[in-house]
Amino acid sequence: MGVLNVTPDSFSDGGRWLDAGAAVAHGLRMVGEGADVIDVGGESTRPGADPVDTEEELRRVLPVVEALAAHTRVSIDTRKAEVAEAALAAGASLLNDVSATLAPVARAAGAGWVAMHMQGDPRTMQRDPTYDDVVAEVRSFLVERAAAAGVEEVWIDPGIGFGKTMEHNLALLAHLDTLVATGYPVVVGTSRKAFLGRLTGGAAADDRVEASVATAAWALAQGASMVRAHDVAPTVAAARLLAAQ
Ligand code: PMM
Repeated sequence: MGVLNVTPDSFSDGGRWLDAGAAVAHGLRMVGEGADVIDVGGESTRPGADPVDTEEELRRVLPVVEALAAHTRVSIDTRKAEVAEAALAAGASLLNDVSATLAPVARAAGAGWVAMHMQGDPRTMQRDPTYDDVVAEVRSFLVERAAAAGVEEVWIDPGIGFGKTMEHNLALLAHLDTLVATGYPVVVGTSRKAFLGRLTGGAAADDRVEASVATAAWALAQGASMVRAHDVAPTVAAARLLAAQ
């Protein structure tokens, strides 16, 4: 899944693809590099980000979804039912739902649904994330949501970095097999995230490619079915190498 943030403020690619033409070109480039799905988002969910109003989010994503859907599978990354409905009507066929609340929208549209775990909301989620047992809590939350969704194609995602410390992220990655064992296909997004910067001596977002690819390969080797990545070419190379083993 290639990441396409049509936002001014995403932590790693904010502002680069705000122009619809540039966004579509980048989406097509990622398809050429081997992405199976392009994940279009119009609201940054980085820690501390301010919410975006519906009109503005629609204005950012709809032309991009429409143009890319003619060439590839498109997912819409949103927390708003109205944006999800419009994007699914415009050609997206997967709803990437970081709020894990929009199953009825996916169901009504006959689309797939990614349920992601998040503790709190993006504005405050990194202040003091707390769990007794992060792996068990994330697993039971996701299984509950997935089982109640009434959607045929359901994916689950531990939500790396969403209300989680570095230790929580590492525990979830170490125990991905627990999520895989649920039988739901697992999506994992580690790409360029802050904990990788901390683990690699303070590397800036753009300099986290190796760590992103390494963690994506780890996730795939543990049985994840899809990884969400900014750097599609090296991630696909790693995925193909693993598939050949
Ligand atoms: N991470 C981000 C945004 N959307 N969706 C899913 N399913 N999983 C993720 O881990 C995820 C996501 C934040 O990263 P970005 O700002 O680079 O898009």
